[in-house]
Amino acid sequence: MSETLKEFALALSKVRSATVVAHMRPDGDTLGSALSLSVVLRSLGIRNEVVCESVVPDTFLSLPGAREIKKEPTFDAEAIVCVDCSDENRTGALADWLIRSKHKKFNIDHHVSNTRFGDYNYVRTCSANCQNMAELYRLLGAEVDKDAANLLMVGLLTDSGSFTHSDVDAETMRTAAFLLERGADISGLTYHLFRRQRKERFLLNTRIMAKARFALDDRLAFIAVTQDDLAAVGAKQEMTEGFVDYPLTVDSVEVSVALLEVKKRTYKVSLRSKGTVNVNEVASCFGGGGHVLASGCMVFGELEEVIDKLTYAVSQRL
Ligand SMILES: [Mn+2]
Repeated sequence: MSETLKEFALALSKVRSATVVAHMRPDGDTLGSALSLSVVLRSLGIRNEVVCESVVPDTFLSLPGAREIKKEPTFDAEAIVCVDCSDENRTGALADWLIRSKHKKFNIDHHVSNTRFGDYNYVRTCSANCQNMAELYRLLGAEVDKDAANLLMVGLLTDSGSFTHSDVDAETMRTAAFLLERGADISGLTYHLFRRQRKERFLLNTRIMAKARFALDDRLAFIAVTQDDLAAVGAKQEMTEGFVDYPLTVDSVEVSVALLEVKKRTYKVSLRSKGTVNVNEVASCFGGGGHVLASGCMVFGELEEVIDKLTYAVSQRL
């Protein structure tokens, strides 16, 4: 078993074909890692394909190679390269195949929890696994073209919260600088990944925020999306993703609650906190859960009752 990137790169450069594996419910980092590796391996004359058990989210479908991603391997390659996967189970439905395979396994990742399941492992904790990939391409002596640079930048932007997370360091920025020099388009990618939205979502957002309510001296905010709201602008439930974070931008607000009416008297509740209130405890009161700063639960009843119950639960912790 090898642990250095140099040995990893040397062994990988010798294979003639590879299956590149992205993790289940793929994010920008695993896709940026896998798709850029595919470009680089091809440039080195190594036949390869990218596999991922899950559907690729729409946002990422326009990335180079994204539409060619397979659900499972279509040929028996000499090596398997897992990217951004802390263990075999992160590959979802591909885990059995991966565990049973006798082929050389390469594991390149940035999670502390990585189990070193490969024959060749390179695990370095950093903001995004795409940083490790950039380093790998340097050791492989491969050229990073504009497509690969953009793909790696997708991983950096998504995993680092656009360079705002606490694990962003000088090394992250050096990788970003390297990618910018090779044509990565930060502003274009940022618009594509985080800003653009359907007109229906925009209209739903303005409608919902205009009806936002505040309680407990403006320390608690509620937004509610009913089936009537969705119908009024022709929006879908999934479009409410991210709405709950917006009221937290109000200085006085400590807890933001979004209520989504999934059917009459049934609300899917999302809670966000700035830290003073543990919203995992609030959600637990209603049989839900999650994390200190982000949790969810289902609450039943008429809208006003639901708001009253939640206001009480939050008031006990504020
Ligand atoms: Mn990652």
